[in-house]
Amino acid sequence: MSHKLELISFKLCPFVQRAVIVLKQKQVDFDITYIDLNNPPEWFKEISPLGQVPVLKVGDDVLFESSVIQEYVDEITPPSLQPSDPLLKAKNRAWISFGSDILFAMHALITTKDEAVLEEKQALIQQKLGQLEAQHSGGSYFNGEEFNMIDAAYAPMLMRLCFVKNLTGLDLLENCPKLSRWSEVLLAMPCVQQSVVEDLMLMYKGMIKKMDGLLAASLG
Ligand SMILES: N[C@@H](CCC(=O)N[C@@H](CS)C(=O)NCC(=O)O)C(=O)O
Repeated sequence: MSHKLELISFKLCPFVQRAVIVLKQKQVDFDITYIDLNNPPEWFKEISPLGQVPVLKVGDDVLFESSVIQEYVDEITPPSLQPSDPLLKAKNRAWISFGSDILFAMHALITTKDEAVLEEKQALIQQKLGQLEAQHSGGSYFNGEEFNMIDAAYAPMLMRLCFVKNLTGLDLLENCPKLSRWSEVLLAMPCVQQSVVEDLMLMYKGMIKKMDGLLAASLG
């Protein structure tokens, strides 16, 4: 690798975390630069086409979109974390995208001030988790006994579901035994534990409090 990679991050962002997990699992030496998304610096606005993190700087080039960054890092550091079967790889990509929708619904769930929206988002998340449960292999990882890209992509969501349970008592995985076990396996992995700042759960709690939605009232 000719350039040291630089990842532009926001500490609370689950999409950045997806990229960090792959970088850590592949033992890539990279720099991480944190920005405040509420007050982004000028240089960030210039390089980020969507004004979003993650952004990966590769020399003078810039990559955006977490799944693209994950795949680029994977491709330059063989062996690949993707399944070799093209059909399974394509299915995994589709389910990774499905997971992004769950993350957006979770953000709405923890911030909304509207009771009807809260109920709607909770039902939506549980429905989507049920669909995911039906796709899961039932093994330690999504596809079986091998850690793949899809596991790296879902770990940030599983971590936040665990935060929500610990902080508010709301267990969105209660009817999903395969996902619950998957969560335990992934959250114990060093590449996942080292992918976030140490006090992320407290920061997450602080964000729920600050947004002052309905779920803030359930915080311990
Ligand atoms: N599809 C993007 C989503 C990234 C995303 O939503 N990032 C959020 C932070 S978690 C962001 O930068 N939000 C700022 C904005 O949208 O203005 C990806 O997978 O990278």
